[in-house]
Amino acid sequence: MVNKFQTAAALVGALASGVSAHGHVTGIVADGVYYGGFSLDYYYDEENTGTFPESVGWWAEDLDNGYIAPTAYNTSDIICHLDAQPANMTATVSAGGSVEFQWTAWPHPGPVITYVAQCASDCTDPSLDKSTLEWVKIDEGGFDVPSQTWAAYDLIANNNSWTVTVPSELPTGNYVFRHEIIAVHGSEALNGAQNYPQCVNIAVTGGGSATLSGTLGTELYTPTDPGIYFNPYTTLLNYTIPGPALMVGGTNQTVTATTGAAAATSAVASSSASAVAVAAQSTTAIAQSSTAAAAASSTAAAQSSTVAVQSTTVAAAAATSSTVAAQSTTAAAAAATTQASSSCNKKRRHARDVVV
Ligand SMILES: [Cu+2]
Repeated sequence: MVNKFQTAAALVGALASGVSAHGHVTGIVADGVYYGGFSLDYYYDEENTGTFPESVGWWAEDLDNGYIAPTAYNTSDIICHLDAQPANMTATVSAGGSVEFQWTAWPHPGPVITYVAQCASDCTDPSLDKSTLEWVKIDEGGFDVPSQTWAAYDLIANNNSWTVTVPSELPTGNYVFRHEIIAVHGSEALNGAQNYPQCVNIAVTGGGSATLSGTLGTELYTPTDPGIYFNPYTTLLNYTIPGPALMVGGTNQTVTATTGAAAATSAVASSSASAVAVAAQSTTAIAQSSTAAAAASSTAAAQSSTVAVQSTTVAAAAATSSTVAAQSTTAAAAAATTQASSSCNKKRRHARDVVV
């Protein structure tokens, strides 16, 4: 079976031969409709012809397909990438709907995080001051301790894409969605992390009544945040996803098992005597928790492909045939595929040569 790390290793091999590194979002699918993102070629289109195509992706001058370093966390470049300017087009999504972000072939480990910021009027307004945008985290994926797997590897396994559910509580309005991978393969060094923020304009319709409390882009991170500056080359017992707290109604999808036709079994246990256990069988199992990180035990459960999850409060799991397996707003949930059984060796197979 090809696993995620082997996939990643293959990508690294390709990169080592001189293929352009890093990555960016090439397009999105919002409620089933595809919209092209910003292309690096648009920079040259603008230089040569004075115009460039419309896209929902913000203009950015990351001509090396590169990243923003922690040394720039207090500059406007962290907001929507280098010298970013508002996109000239806007996609539409319904509250409760989905947005899929499609990346170029992605090579690095790290968390995947998505924020939204509401625009005072139209997010395509060239005079929009991005430094005033207040970002609310609506989705995050970090590090799954039981399988020692990064969200970015789930993204890779999912054809280099990441799907975000727009919280139904999010008010109707014009938003900039700031979708980001933070590559952590260099995070053992101060300022070694790499942020890849990608902004797109999306109008949210049919929204709810959440009161949004956002954070300015220049205040999202510091170079010494525990999820930014740490040693990724050891067995991690926990990982703190960088940035402000997830909004109520947001999604934590740290655990995402996505391989092949493997049947996933999720066992959820509660320490409060009344254990609730729902087994989920799914080809794509996603465990979600709005407020708590999944706590896991390495204790093998009866079945070889099962990861046991322990919670101090209450846990519940719901299963569908092919997508969401477990969901809990108060406690923890986790799901795993048969990959979990081989997780012990994954870390060691993650070679340092992913440094690009
Ligand atoms: Cu890179």
